[in-house]
Amino acid sequence: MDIIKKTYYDIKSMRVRGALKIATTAAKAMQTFIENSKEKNISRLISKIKISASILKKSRPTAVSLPNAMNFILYSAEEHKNLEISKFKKIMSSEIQKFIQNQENALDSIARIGSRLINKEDTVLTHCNSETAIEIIKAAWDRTKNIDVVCTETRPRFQGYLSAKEFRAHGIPTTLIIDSAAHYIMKKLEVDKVIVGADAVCVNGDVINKIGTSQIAVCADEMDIDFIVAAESIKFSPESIVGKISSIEERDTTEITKLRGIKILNPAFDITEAKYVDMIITEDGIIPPQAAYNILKEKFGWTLK
Ligand code: RUB
Repeated sequence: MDIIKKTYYDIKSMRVRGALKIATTAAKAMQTFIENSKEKNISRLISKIKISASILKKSRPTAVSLPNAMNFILYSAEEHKNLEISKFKKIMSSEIQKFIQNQENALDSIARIGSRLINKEDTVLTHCNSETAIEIIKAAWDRTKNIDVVCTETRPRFQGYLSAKEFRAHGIPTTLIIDSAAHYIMKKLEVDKVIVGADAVCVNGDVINKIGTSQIAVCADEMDIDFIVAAESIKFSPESIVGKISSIEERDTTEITKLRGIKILNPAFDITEAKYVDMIITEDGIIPPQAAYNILKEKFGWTLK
């Protein structure tokens, strides 16, 4: 199977998951595809790049990091289309490498910036399995050696177990709860902060993340607990400027139950309104959700031209 199809299935089947990993894995596949291409004609190669990007974009519908990564590659291909083909391939490969490296650097910066928000003896709740939120919490542990973490199990795919295992491996005291215990446990354990990742940040500051995120945000608001979103700028949605919101993935209902004769809904993500988000940690610093447009203008000016 070629690299594009293989990566498409890896993402679709959730062997590769989480918005950042989806974007960098798809970018890596594009890089390998370009490097290995035997195509001698640049326009034909660019057409194949376009087809590959559109296949990968369809692998999962919600994380905007994926179309953002693919659009960056398409833009770069357009920019260099007048080069001799071997030079084109070399430049494309190095541009994609830089893109992947930038995402890794962004993750490190967010971990560093975000960890400073967590104090000694804080109890932090996280939902699902966000690499970005987890890196913040691990960095806070490395500094304080004295925090507690609560993970929601995150039905129906149970990504919370991945988070709990990762915290356990890092030596962080971790409590696992069922999703519906969030409100009760936030009160009982006196949770200080909620930190979650994002699949998309919209221009108005609304955040799309794993199903269940928005109800935790409402609980946090009621209890005056900081609700913090950790999101690399690649997760900000340029399309939201013109009113397009990425579609909320509806997954196979057999993930929930095989019961028949009733309607079953299995949305994988939800939208947390900006009014419930206290801050968003990006690689460039901490912003209020209302400042999402500034990030979009700075980072995605090229897509809007
Ligand atoms: C994962 C999820 C994560 C975001 C951010 O959902 O909702 O919170 O993707 O993750 P799924 P990261 O398991 O359905 O992909 O910070 O790792 O990019």
